[in-house]
Amino acid sequence: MTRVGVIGCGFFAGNHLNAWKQLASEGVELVAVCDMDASKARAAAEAFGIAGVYSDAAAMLAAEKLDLVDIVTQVRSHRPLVELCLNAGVPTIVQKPFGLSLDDCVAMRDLSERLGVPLAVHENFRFQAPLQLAKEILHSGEIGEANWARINFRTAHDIYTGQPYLRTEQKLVINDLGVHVLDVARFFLGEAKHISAETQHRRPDIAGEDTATMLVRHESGAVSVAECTYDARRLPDLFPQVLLELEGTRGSVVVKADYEVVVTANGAARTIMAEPDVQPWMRQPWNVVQDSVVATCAHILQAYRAGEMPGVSAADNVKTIALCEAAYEAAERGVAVVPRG
Ligand code: NAD
Ligand code: 89V
Repeated sequence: MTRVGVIGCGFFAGNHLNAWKQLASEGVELVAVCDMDASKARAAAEAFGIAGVYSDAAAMLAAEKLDLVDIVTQVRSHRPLVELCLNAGVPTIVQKPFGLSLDDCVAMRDLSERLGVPLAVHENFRFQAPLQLAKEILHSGEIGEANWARINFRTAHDIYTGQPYLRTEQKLVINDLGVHVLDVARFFLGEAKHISAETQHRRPDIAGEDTATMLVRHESGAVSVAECTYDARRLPDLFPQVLLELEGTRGSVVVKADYEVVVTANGAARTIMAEPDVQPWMRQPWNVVQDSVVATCAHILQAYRAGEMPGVSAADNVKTIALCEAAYEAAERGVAVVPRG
């Protein structure tokens, strides 16, 4: 049995609580929730039948015997909460973006390694069902060595009602969405050598940049174009699907709208549908993300139990954050930038 405590019971936490509840079949027990807004903690505890209810994370850690803590709060609270959990010796997961700065992320990773207490980032987009299928196909060798990709997340879905804090972020789309698309670029093509970027501030009622077009040269020589925007007025609006074009030395994989995956190899093309799982608690259009939340939690849980590093370890995600930081610098200076670290 793995006893899980969740910190943060706001907009996105319902997906984590449902995911952990779904993983009860894998031996997960949700034993405690915490939110500094006590009414949110109580509401989550009632909705999910959780016995431990806290408004202070330190009190939760002192009172409960937890095997895993899942932090689902906004980025400014990540470092203090991660440090609290790691110092209490509890394996921890923290939502994206990992930290407020690359230095903060490196500090959290280093603390985890020094204490020998595992830390992972809930980077879920690479776990979207069609992207997992694309990775399996790449891994099989069928399309040869990957040498080019376009990763695309373009929407005008109203994200600001559910997440009003995004309206006032001075650095918006790279930190909020760039982390996902650049992580997908790394997932398929490996580490980045350098990145260039153009940002646009298209919606005047939003404080930060809401569009980024990024170009990455990977260490392997491969090239990727990573695009994200919250201001693409297109119908149908595919939120929150990630589209992918991946070319290799012998073929290609294209993830199209609505989970259609076209594989070209040996001069022939075939289409595979990679629909996400649908559970009663999931809701359109979020279901592909909700399914990826379950897959992310399951992946990290399995790695922690096996004493292994998850694919989305703190050490891995530091590289995505370094790339985001480099993208902001590239956009500001109008040059290609080598990510730090
Ligand atoms: P939110 O503000 O709605 O909820 C966060 C909750 O955490 C609030 O209820 C707040 O009271 C609580 N909180 C803050 N500091 C705390 C502390 N020190 N101790 C206890 N509780 C505390 O935010 P949200 O929209 O749910 O986003 C949370 C995180 O999830 C963000 O980092 C966001 O980027 C991320 N997110 C990820 C995805 C994804 O697909 N991966 C989607 C949406 C949001
Ligand atoms: O995935 C996210 O991090 C969310 C959303 C899908 C709205 O962009 O912020």
